Amino acid sequence: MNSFFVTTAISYVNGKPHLGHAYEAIACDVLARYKRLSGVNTFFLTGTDEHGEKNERSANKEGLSPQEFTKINSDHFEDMTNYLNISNDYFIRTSSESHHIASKALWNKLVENNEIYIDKYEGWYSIVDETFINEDEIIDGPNKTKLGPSGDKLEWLEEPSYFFKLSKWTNKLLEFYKENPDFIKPKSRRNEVINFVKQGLNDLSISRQRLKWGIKVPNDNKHVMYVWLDALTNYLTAINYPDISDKKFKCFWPADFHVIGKDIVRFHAVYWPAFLMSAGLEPPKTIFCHGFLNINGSKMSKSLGNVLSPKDLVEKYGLDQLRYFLLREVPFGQDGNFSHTQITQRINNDLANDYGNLSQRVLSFINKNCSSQIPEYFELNELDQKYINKFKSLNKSCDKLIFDNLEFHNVLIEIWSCISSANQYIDEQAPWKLKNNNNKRMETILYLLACSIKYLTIMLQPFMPSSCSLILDQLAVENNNRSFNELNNFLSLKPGTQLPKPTGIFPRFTD
Ligand code: ME8
Repeated sequence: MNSFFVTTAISYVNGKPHLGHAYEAIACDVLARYKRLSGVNTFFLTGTDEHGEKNERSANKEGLSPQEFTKINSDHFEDMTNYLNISNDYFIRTSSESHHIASKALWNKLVENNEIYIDKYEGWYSIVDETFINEDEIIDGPNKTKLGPSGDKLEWLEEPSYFFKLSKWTNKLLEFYKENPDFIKPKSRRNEVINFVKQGLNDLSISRQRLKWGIKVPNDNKHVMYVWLDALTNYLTAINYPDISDKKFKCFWPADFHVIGKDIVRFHAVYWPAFLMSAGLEPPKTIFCHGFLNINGSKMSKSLGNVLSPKDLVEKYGLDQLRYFLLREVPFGQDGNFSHTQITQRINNDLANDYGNLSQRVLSFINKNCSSQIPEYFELNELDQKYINKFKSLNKSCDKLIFDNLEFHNVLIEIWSCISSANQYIDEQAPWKLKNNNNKRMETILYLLACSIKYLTIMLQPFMPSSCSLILDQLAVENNNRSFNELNNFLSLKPGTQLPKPTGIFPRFTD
């Protein structure tokens, strides 16, 4: 059986989750559910990134230990996986013992392979981004302060530090990118990374002396590891590294997708493959960078007070409505916008009018006119065959759209084009006109429509799992008949099956 390993970035636990975190988790959830429904052995990882100076300082400010502070916030993120119906197989915390063991093992491997040396670090450091800032990226702030690219105040750092020999990987990375065109997606990000690496890489400082809250460097307790080295290792910890002979590790490494935001591309597409190759491990297959979500056209930020809480949005609009909106509205990879007007339109037009109405009108009609049973079907005419053919290649074309370039919005557009065909078919065939004079034809039309709803709903399960499950219940589809296997036979509903009384699943949204 083939396998699939997908990860989100692990979130900083400096506060509660925001809409950007939810967006990434939902996208990965769709990928994982899609693969599981295709019968693929899937592992989906998410979690929290807990070390680093930012958290140590925030904990201090609140009079908490870093352990207490990070536990409280990590719980908020774990809670998000529940209220967003995220089907992760594992939730990693980088403060866990197994993660400390894995990170130390990776460090030791780098030492063993002569990839690390000790020296002195001097330079400008951004606490907000937990990264050193190159001279050419520094902005002059007021009163001779130095600011980083995100506008935060930089600090001068001067201390002994361990270094990773990143510079020697410059050409090997460029060769690697050339041989693996799918490693960084979308293409625009790939070009950005290649241009950056082409300028030549500097060795990377990978330890801190003044910081306590982190993973101790093996054999040198005065240092803790650079938080990014520790954080990236989470992808290995979750599949039982350092035991590379373990079944899980062998099955799932290299990961298929690390899905991340555009702000952390360099760490994933430059440092991470260099660390892995230095340790004799394969890099992941694809780093996919999505865009940022803005709110009513502005960047989400605490100072603007416009940070949206996914929990509030679920309460206001409904979970599956939010999941659908996020993946339908914004082409994954590009920046996008969240606004009340846009989500309301999607809920009312796409969900209530198109999909909800299709299933509600067909199921109610069957309920009233076919004794609540799946109708029989009789002779199929040319028009029926033409209609059925529209569904034939849907699963295959969606497969390609989703896994080549994570084109969630285009998958939904394809599915919606079949929903429109179904709505058009019912209008043209007008089964209500046949009630008294051609019962067989009426039943045939309703049977085909019920099969279409089953087909479309099976395909939509990864996007809107709870609502789809309710619609499949209304069609009395057994739980073990809900996988993508079912899509091979369009006419799979059994005539005569008793159906429960239908209820609407997608109400209109009104303020
Ligand atoms: O970067 N829209 O954590 P994080 C969309 N701990 N995505 C957004 C976003 C927005 N407005 N804001 C943030 C970290 N993200 C590190 C990762 S991985 C080994 C360590 C995305 O909590 C962001 O790009 O700041 C990242 O992929 C994820 O949310 C977590 O961000």
